[in-house]
Amino acid sequence: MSLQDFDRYLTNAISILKRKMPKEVVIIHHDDADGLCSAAITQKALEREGIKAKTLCLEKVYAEVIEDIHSKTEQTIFYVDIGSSHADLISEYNRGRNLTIILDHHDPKVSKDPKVLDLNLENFGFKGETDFSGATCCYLFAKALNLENKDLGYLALVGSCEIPVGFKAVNEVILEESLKAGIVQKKGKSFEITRLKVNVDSLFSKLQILGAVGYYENGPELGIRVCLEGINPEIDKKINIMEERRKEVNRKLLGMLFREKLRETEHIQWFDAGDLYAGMGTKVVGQFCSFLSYQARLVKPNKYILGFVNVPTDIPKWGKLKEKFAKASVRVPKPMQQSIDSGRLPGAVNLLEKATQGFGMADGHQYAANVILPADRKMELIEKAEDVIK
Ligand SMILES: [Mn+2]
Repeated sequence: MSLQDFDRYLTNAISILKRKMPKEVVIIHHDDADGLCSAAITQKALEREGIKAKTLCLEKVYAEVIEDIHSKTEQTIFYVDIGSSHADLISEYNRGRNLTIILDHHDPKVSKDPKVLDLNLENFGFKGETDFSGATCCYLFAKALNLENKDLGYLALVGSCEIPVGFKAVNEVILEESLKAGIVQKKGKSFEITRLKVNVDSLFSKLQILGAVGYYENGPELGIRVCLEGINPEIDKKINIMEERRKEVNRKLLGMLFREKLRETEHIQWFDAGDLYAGMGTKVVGQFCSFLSYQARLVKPNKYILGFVNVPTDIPKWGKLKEKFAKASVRVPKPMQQSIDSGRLPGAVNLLEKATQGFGMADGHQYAANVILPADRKMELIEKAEDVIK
């Protein structure tokens, strides 16, 4: 499995798309900076082919939403920076109805529907944790669709800022070709996007806020526009207000935890933020848990940190979920990470997967993970997680 195999698979997917030549497609994308960059690249590239692309931003692959979208026929659906981890579910709901193209870097499941094509580079020997992002995958698709799309290379780099090891493997090649073409230029320790006059990492941080904090106030759509047109003072002000609001709730929650302490079981320390973050995307609770993991005065170094938050039932641009959900985010304090590496303790994502088997949808990695579960089963999660650890 190599880049050549990927290219062949990609060329095949594009010829299927071109044979179909839809007038309109749907792009389902993730809510973080990588997800917004992925949507922007894909939308622009399709637009250049005369294909209109509507976007739908999802924080999670909700079965109810996927079932609804795939129940219709004759559509073309893209999943970008989301979808691979649920390719099995997507193909089950699709039942051969719609051409579905997944451009993602999360751990892939196998699609059983030949109409659901997963172009995740993990299927071709690369690692989604280090070598490429969702936006990288979208950029390779865009470039194969039309070489003109090389000017979007900067967005692959912006999206890839979520990868902590820097621009490696596929990303290193994209950086080099974008530098050579003058799409980006070296500026201090960072790279400036020549056309938009903004640094790659600075655009990344702003998009993270727009997508996550601004999820319920059109942040994702605004973010896609920012990807293609850059920042202006008005949007910048909006972003600052969003960030201030989030920090304010963080301070409030932190104060509460200092007064009331986290609840504890043998291996878990946890809290419930309830509706404190109402109006913001649920990603913010994960960011808060990360921050918490460094607060030595507040958290124990030898217990998983778990934070609950209620999930609003609204999915912007789709409708209302029937069921009430909560989200749980887990972070592993640094001193515990070695025990996970050595296999003495389960990794965060394994823990959540096992503890919510049959009722939760878990995603993530060894030290950071989250799960969506029915709101009335929070305690069951804690109890079952303890069983799993024991
Ligand atoms: Mn991503």
